[in-house]
Amino acid sequence: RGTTGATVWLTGLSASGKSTLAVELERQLIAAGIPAYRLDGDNLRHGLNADLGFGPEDRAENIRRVGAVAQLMADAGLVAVCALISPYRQDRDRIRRQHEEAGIPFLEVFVDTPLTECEARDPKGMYARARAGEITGFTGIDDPYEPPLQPDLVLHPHDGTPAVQAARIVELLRA
Ligand code: GGZ
Repeated sequence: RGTTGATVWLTGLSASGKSTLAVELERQLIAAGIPAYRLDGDNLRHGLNADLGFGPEDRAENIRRVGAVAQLMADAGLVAVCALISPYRQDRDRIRRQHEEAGIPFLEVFVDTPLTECEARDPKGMYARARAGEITGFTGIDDPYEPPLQPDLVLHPHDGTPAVQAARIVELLRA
């Protein structure tokens, strides 16, 4: 087993900035000579998780699969950078527990961008469609987001650029 492996789990609302931060974190890790690989919920739903929707059971299965893949990658010595809404506490806590049981470091990072700001960004117009009732079960609108109770790090949108925020995660990983 490699000694550098770990999982970084970014959780937060749609349009909170998880994907941007994940790209930047992966870039910084690789630049520092630390092998890293990004697992983005939105992308994986086109492949590995193409059979899953957004009901609670499908979200749980989505998170279970990505958590298991991340754990394998971390076991192989990579830093797995996961970016999923992962709205339910129970699903995230299960991933953490499984990493702990395997002795693999796990960092839960709460990308705590308020709903009002995510909705103002609305890069794909999904919040507008959810408000209009064209999408149902949308996280933050008519499906819950359960914030982490004991995250390893909380990031707010005005805490700094994605580069600054990613550097904070790199520091935590080094520690
Ligand atoms: C939340 C949804 C939904 C519903 C489609 N609820 O921000 P995006 O648009 O580009 O990425 C979101 C993505 C969420 O996938 P995850 O795998 O991260 O979700 S979860 O962890 O909850 O399984 C969003 C889009 O899919 N999307 N419908 N109903 N987000």
